[in-house]
Amino acid sequence: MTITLYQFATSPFTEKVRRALNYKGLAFDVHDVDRMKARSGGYAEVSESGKFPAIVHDGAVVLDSTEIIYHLEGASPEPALVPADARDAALAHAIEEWADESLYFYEMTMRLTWEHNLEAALDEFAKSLPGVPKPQLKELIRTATSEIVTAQGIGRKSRTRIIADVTRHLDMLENLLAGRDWLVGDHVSFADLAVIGQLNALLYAEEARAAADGKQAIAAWIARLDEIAPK
Ligand SMILES: N[C@@H](CCC(=O)N[C@@H](CS)C(=O)NCC(=O)O)C(=O)O
Repeated sequence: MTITLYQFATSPFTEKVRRALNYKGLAFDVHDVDRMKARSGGYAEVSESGKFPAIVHDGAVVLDSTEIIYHLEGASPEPALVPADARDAALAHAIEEWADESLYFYEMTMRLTWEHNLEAALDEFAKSLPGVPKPQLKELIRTATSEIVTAQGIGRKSRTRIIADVTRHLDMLENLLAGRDWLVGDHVSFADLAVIGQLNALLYAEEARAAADGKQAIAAWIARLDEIAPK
């Protein structure tokens, strides 16, 4: 089995996929995507949308982290990431959507449009924009991300409101994990991988780190995941 992962290294969706591959013990090569090339259709054969991650598995292209997880589950069912119980699978699906479609926009806003946080993420982003000088890079990322989060809506909230929202999200995550090892049922699932990807991106923001401080169930869960499904 030959798998190549096309990725933006800093993407929470990519982290989800890397953890899934590692959990399943599948070897893979990594291709770091150049954002400029992707924008001009340079990876059309791998990603028709220009979004990543995508994998090429024995010549077959699979695009989108969710599709990739289900594909890997079909190709290599054990150890499983999709819960066997139908209700648990539905719950994992709902939690993944919470991570991908809600937490994602908070991490984009706080990590990539709040200048003091963007500074810390800049070196890693530079990898996907080779040759762009740092000050220009910062402006490019901030402007492009602002457009997205403003259109989506979270970018139009006040910073105070955003921090309050994230604090609530993290309180709820702590509640979900209290007294249990995993988000759904008794086993790790793709829900855990989706949430930790977004959480790690969010924790670039000092305000999110402050909100997570002292949350012991979350800290223990991160350590468990890093052990069995490293990024
Ligand atoms: N639903 C997709 C989302 C992937 C996604 O939004 N990736 C971002 C990076 S975090 C991307 O490729 N952005 C480039 C663009 O929109 O042009 C998945 O789960 O893979």
